Amino acid sequence: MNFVDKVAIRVQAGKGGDGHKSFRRELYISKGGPDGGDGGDGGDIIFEANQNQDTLASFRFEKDLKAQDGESGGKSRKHGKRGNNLVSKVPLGTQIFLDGKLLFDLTQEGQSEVIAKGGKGGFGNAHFVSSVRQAPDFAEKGEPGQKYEITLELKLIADIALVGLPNSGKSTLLSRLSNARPEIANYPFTTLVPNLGVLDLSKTKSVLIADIPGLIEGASLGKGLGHSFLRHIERTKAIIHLIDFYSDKIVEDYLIIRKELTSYSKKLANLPELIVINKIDGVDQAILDKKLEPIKKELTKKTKLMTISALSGQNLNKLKEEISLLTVLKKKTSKSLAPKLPVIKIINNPDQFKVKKLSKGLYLVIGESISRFALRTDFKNDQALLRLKDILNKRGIYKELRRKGLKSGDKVTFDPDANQYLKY
Ligand SMILES: Nc1nc2c(ncn2[C@@H]2O[C@H](COP(=O)(O)OP(=O)(O)OP(=O)(O)O)[C@@H](O)[C@H]2O)c(=O)[nH]1
Ligand SMILES: [Mg+2]
Repeated sequence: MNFVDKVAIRVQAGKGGDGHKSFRRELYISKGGPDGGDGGDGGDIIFEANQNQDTLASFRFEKDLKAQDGESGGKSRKHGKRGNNLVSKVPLGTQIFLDGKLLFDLTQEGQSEVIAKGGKGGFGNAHFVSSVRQAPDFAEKGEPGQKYEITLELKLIADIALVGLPNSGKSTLLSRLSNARPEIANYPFTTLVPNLGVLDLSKTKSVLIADIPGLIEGASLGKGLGHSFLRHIERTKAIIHLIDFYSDKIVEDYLIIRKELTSYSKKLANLPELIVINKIDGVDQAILDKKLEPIKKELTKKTKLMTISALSGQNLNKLKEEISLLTVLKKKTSKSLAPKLPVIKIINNPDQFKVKKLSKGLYLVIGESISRFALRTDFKNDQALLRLKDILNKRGIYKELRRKGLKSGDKVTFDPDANQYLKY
């Protein structure tokens, strides 16, 4: 099956290049001025919504996305090259989740979002020259790129969804209304994944129609193909509910599908709905009227009923008019029905920090900004360590550490696994 609408993948942005440590060579001077260049930033992982893509299938074989690392800085203040971004095209309607929380919702064509940011390149030693530090003998290391395990979930953004029992003629109708050529056959569950097609209503208006695989009683309990495809109806403007005229229990057929929609979500149940009785080709009008009597009693004020033949094309122009009305209608109701999904940002103050005593004489400092400084620090270089100590002082972190009991000779770490310590 080529249609995939949910995948878990790992993304890793590029590491920042290390800053370079070097000194200008000058005639008669053993050590000239510092001239080590900065490292380049690592590349980002970017997702871009593209409407020509309609499945997440490519991610089944590509579960690890990695952007390029930045290059290290060089002598003579040479900047390292920035790592290339990795831009990955995803279908319109792709949602990106981290730990179950929605991070991004790609609902606009061409919308692109940075999913993982590349690490900043480290400063070379030329950067650290100051009035008090004439010959800095250290450079920063590049920061690691952001790394996440995310889940991608596709929720198609179609205007109209065709729903109904298997074999009711949904795919036939889609093939008549749009450019799509889905498989059609006289047995249930011909359609195994949603099909999409574009219906041109006028020069300026077109409508995206999704043919949803057939539903049966108990779909919400996993019967048949189950109800997982219903997620693709959530964002449609309206439902066309197709019913086979030749069924001898039209009302029951109708109620079965209504029940499945309702048990999936209230939102689906409340979408504008058009009931369409299909396969009326060659049927006598009197017979037709008689057969439709019972279902007319089921109609609420909101639902409309019409009859068509997807095969012969009968009443399809009328159906197109109804579709036009349904999709305009949505413009007014869409705001209340489908509020723009909020994009959750991980909010925190980067300068915040926490201090913890891990064991006797060992303390842990965590905080976005300070951890980043620590990551860029070359712990084997005394001058680099001095700079880190300076930052701890200026930010009041030493003060907090002392409050927690830090004494001379104790060790401070920024990552218990890194095996790198700052001695107080
Ligand atoms: N006579 C007649 N037959 C039709 C009409 N529409 C569809 N059919 C036939 O009904 C059968 C099922 O059509 P499909 O379009 O595959 O039905 P479906 O609803 O997509 O079925 P699933 O994909 O299995 O859910 C096919 O044999 C079609 O030729 C119609 O208007 N009149
Ligand atoms: Mg079908």
